[in-house]
Amino acid sequence: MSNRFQTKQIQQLDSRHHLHPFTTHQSLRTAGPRVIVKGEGPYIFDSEGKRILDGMAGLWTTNIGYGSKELAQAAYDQMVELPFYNTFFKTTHPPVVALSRKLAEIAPPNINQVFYGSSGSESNDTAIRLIRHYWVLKGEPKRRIIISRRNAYHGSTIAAGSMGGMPHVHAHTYPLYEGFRHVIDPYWYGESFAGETPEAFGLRAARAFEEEILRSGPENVAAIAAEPVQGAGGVKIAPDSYWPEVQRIVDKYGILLLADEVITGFGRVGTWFASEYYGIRPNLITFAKAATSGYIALSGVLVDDNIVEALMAENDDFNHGYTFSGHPVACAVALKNLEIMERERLVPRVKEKTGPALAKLLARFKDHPLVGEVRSVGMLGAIELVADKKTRKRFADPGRVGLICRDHFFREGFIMRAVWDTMVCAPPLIWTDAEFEEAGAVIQKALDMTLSDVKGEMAA
Ligand code: PXG
Repeated sequence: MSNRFQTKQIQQLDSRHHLHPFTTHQSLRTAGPRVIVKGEGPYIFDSEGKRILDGMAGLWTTNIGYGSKELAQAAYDQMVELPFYNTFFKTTHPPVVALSRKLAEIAPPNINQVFYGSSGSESNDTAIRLIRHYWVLKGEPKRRIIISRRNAYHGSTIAAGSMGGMPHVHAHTYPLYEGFRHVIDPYWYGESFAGETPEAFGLRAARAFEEEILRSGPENVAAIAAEPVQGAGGVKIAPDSYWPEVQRIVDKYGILLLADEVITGFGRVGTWFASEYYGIRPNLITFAKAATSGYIALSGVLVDDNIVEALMAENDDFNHGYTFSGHPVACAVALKNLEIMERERLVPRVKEKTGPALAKLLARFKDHPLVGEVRSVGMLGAIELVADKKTRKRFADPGRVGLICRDHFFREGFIMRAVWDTMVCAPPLIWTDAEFEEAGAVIQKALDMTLSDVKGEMAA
């Protein structure tokens, strides 16, 4: 699978028959996609045999790394035993029960039930429907508005895409699904006023929710929805003052809090869920991605006892579900994945070892002429590329320099993702000193190469 003819052939067939997600189709067809053929531990390999250190865990996903035979075996065993059965019509099966019990164990104490899907988008749609249905059951059907944040990514279905706050996603959603409002995201580096401290900015950003509640009428507001750390938006880590203030506002108005932990769940920041890390008490937590370390599609909504009680009191159908809700093979793989994470102590390791190591690695580059800010929490990190460190002035044509840098990374055998001109990473949780060292050498080289490409555009 590793000679040029085969690579070319794969690329041609791909161009002819495969429409990629979030892609400029014309330019992809000109350049041809990278062909990835194998993964092993922290590395992926392309069809030319090139070994690449994956600083993005696939796409915020492969927390235990690639090539786990144990997960493959768990899938095989379950496929042989019971490859599929639905969970509609008064039916269940052992893997979905075992996984649900495990998730209830690692979720916050007031959360004991799970509703399954196969993608983060689906689970956010489920959460939206649950939130609105909950308020109907409570006799307050006017509460339909869900307040989210600008630049949030909650998925690509019509409802989740509307709840998200990305203008380019909204642009392809005709019309937006009704009932969402968006307020400022807690992005101190990009959004604070000159001289505003992170603490003051965090409070201001949190209070934007309260302003929106008052503007919309508190009697119309159902919930606040947010990622504990905004991932695809650029690894935006809220100042310490932010989350306690958001929780205060949620409590004051008696609304629900939906934490979208599709990226932050399963140990990414050093606790099973980032809600625990930030001390927030969500009523619903959506998850996907790393639940199975990406080996198979599985997602879900963790639902608190209060919402479940309302559903129980109704004694009627909640008319929502997916064929693959609680898919037995996906559940068996997730269960084994969580077992491996526990056995290898991957979550406490983020807190004690890998998280601090990532912070230390990024700190090495904060004085680089191209770098405006580095930030990280657990195994989520970001490097802001700017034309002028002092004034935080960006390069013209946002995203251009990020792509230049990303291509240097790739050529040097390392993957980081460019969110406009912010380089972000989310390595698998298995990194050891060797991987941090390898990444450090590549980052230095790629930043230097990018600097030499854009030197003429830098502030004097
Ligand atoms: N919520 C969050 C916080 C996400 O990051 C979703 C929901 C949707 O999940 P699904 O499984 O439907 O994709 C996501 C997905 C990127 C990128 O470029 C990020 C995601 C998906 C695709 C690309 O960073 N996150």
